[in-house]
Amino acid sequence: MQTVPNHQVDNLQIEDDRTGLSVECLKRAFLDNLFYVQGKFPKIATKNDYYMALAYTVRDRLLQRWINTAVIYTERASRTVSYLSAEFLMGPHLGNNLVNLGIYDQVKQAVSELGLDLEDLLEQEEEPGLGNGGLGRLAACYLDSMATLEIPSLGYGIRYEFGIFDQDIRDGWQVEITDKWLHCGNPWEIARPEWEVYVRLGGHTEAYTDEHGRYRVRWIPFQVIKGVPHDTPILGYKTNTANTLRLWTAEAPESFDFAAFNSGDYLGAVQEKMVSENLSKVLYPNDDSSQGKRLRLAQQIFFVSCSLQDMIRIVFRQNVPLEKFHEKFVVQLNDTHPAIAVAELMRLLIDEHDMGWDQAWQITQKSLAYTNHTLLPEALERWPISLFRELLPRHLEIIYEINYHFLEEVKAKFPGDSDRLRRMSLIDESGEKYVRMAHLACVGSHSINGVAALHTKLLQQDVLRDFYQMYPEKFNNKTNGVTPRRFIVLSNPRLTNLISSKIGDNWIKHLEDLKHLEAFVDDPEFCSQWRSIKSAIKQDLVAYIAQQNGITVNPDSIFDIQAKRFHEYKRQHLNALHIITLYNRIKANPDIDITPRTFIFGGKAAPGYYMAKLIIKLLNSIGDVVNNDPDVRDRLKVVFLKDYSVKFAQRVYPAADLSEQISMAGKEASGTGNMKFALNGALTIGTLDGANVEIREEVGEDNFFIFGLTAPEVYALKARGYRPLDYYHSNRELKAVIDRIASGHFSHGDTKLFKPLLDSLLYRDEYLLFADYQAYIDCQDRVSQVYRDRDRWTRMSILNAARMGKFSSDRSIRDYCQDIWNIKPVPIELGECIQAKE
Ligand code: GPU
Repeated sequence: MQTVPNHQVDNLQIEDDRTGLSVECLKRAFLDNLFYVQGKFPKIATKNDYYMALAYTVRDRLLQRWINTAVIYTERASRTVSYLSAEFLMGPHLGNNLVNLGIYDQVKQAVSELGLDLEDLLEQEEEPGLGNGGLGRLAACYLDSMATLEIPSLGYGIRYEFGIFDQDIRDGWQVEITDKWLHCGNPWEIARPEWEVYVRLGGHTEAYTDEHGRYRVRWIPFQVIKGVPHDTPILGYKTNTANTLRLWTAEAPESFDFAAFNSGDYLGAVQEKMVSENLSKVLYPNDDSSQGKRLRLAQQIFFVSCSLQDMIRIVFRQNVPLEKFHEKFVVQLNDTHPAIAVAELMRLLIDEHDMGWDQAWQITQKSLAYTNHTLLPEALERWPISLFRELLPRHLEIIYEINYHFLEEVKAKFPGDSDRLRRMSLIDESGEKYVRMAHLACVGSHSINGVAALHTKLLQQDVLRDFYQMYPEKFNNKTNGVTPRRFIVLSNPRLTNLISSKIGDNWIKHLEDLKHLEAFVDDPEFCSQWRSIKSAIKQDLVAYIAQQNGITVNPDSIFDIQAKRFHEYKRQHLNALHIITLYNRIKANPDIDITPRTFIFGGKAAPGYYMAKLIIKLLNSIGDVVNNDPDVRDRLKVVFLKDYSVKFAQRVYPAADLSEQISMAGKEASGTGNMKFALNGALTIGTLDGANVEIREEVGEDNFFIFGLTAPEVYALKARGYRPLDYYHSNRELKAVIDRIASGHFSHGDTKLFKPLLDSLLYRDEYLLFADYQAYIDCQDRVSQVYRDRDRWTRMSILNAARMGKFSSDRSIRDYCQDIWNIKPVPIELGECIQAKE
C-alpha cells in the first residue's frame, strides 16, 4: 500500500481516503470532495455544496462494498431476485446510508468539527419521489431488507425525470407543482450507458418460415427507444452487501437521429428525440387507480423489456444457458404494472432466442411471481385491445395464444362451464375488448400473493376466485412489513437509544426482540423516559407546525394523525365528521370537559380526483373555523401539513399518539403506515381491514381501538340495500354535523361548495361512513377517556412498540425467500478481491 505523498497526515493510505471511517479521515475526505467534486472551498460553499460533498464522501465508502458484491455475485452466478416495480419511493439516501454503514455518529462529529450541523445537511437532500404511496414505499423497504439479509437482488424500474408532484395548499385547495428532484444533480447514481438496450413500439408483424422450416414471426416496429440504466447502490444494515437499484431512462437511438440529420431534417430528429424521452418523463400520479393512458402502457413495456433484456445479458455473461433463466432469476411483479413481462419474456425467448413455445412457457411461468396490492375494481388494469394492437402488435398475438392454451386448460378442468371461460379469459369481451392484466399475471406466474392475511383471503374468495379454484397451489399470503432502519433507527434516534439501552441493539436486525421491552412495562423509570421522549418529539412537531402553518398547538393534546394518500375508501372525511362532532359539542356547551386534541393530516390527492381534493379543502376549511373560534379555547386544532413525503413521514410517525387507520373494511389491501406508527409507540384507532387485523392480533385487543363493520358485514349490508339517509335522519349528532357543513359554516356561507361531497354521502355513501359513524365516535370517546389515564396510555404505547416484531420487512422478505423465491443469503467478504487502487 502506498502512502499519500506531501500530506500532513503521514500515515494515511490511499485506500483510507476513500474508505476510512475515522473522524479525521471523514473530515479530510469531505473537504477533498468539496474542492474536487463541487469546485468549492468553505468560504464560498453553499449548503447544497456541503450536502454534495458529504454525499460523495459517503458514496465513496459504499463503492468498495458495491463492487465487491457485484464481483462475488458474478463469480458465483448467484440466484437473484429481480423486483420489477413501476415505483420505488426511496426517500432520502444520505441518512439511511449513514445508519446502514454504522457511521452516523462519526459523521455527525466530523461535520460538527468543521462547523456544520448534520441535521441541516440531511435536510438539504431532495428525495427521489419516484412513487405514489404504499406500493412504491414497500418496494423500497424490500430493497433495504434484501440487502440486509444478504439476498442477491436487483430492483428494476423507471428513472422518472419528474417524480410525484410537490403539493402546495392555496386557499385550502391542493395545487400541484412539478417535482425537480434532479435539478441539483444526483450523487447516488451512476449511469451505465454501456448496458443500454433497445425497446420496440408499434408497427406490424410478418410471419415467415425460417431455415429449419419453422413458423416464425418478425416484428417491424414503428419506433425504437433506447433505455439507459442508472444504478444506485442499496446497502444492507451492517453487512457488506450493496445490491443495485437499476432505473431506466428513455432516449432516442442515435442511428435514428443520424438518418434524419443527414437528410437535413435536424428539427425532425430533435422532435423524435423529445418524443422518445417523454417515456421516462413523468410518474403517473394515481394511486390505487388506473388511468388507461397510452403513455403509461408505453412506460410499462419500456421498463419491463429493458429489465428482461438486461437479465438475459447477465445470464449470458455468467455463462448460464438461457434454458436455465429461471434458475438464475426469479422475477417478482409488483402488482400488474409490470405484468406485460409475461408476454415480453415469451417474445424474447421465442422470437429473439429461437426457443420453442412449450419450453419458453415453462421458463416464463417458473420465473415470474405476482403480488396483488388491491381489491379496488378501479385499480385492476385493463388495456383496450385497440391500444394494445397499435403499441404492441406482437405481444397481442402472444397473449391470444397464451389465452388459447389457457382456456383449453380451463375447459379440461371445468367441462361445460362457458360462463367460467368468459370470466377467466385474458380478454374481456363484454363490451369494448380489453386485455385483463391481472389475469395475464395469474396465468403467467407460479405464485400469486396478497399483502395481508385478510387481503389474500378476499382475493381467494372474491376478486381472483376463479383463479384460486383453478390454481389453488399458486396462492399464498405475504403480509407486508416496513424497515426498522429507516422508520425507527433513523427517524426516531431518541426512542432507539432508550430501547437499546434496555435490550441491546439486536432488535434492529431481529425486530421480534422488541418483545424484551415488555419486561420494562411496569418499570416507572422506563415509562417516564418513554413518555418524555414522546413529549420531546411532539414539541419538535409543534415548532414545525408553528413555523409552517402558523398554528399554535398544545403539546399535551392528543396528536391524532392521519397521514396517507387521499382516497374516499381511506375515509379522511370520516375523521372530519368526528372533528365537527366535537366542535358541535363545544358550541352547544362551551364549558364541556373535552380531552384536547390536535388533528393532523398529511397526504396528496391524485390531480384528477375531484372528490379527494374536495376532502382536502374541507379539512382546511374546518381548520380555519375551529382553530380560530374563541369558544373552542384551543382545545381542538386541525392542521393540514402540506407536501407529505418520505422525508416528512419520518418526522410525523414518531410524534403520533393516535394513528388513524379507518378505511372501510375490505378495501385497504394492507396498509404500511399503520405499522410505522405503532412501531413508534402510537396507538391505533382502526377498522378490521388489511394488516390492522394482524396488528391487533399481535398487540392484543386491549391495546388497540377497534370499531366498525367487518368485511362480511359490509357485504351483507350492501346486499340488503344500504340507505345512508336513514342514518342521517335517525342519528342526531350525525345530522347536526352534516347540517353544519351544508349551512356554509365552514365555507363563508357558501352552501354549494361542499354539496357534491354531502350529496355523495347522503345518497350513495359507497364507503359506508354513515353506517360506521356512531361506532367511530364511541370509539374516539373511549380514546379520549383512556388518554386521561397517563400511565395506562404509556403502558399501551410501550406494548404496541414491543409487539411489532412481526411487521419488519425482514420477516416479509424471509417469507418470500422461503416460499416463493427459493433463495439463500450470499454473504459478502470485503476481502482482497477489489481494492480502490491496484
Ligand atoms: N397500493 Br394497486 C398503492 O399504494 N398503490 C397502488 O397502485 C396499489 C396499491 C397500496 C395499497 O393500497 C396498500 O393497502 C398496501 O399496503 C400497499 O399498496 C403495499 O402493498
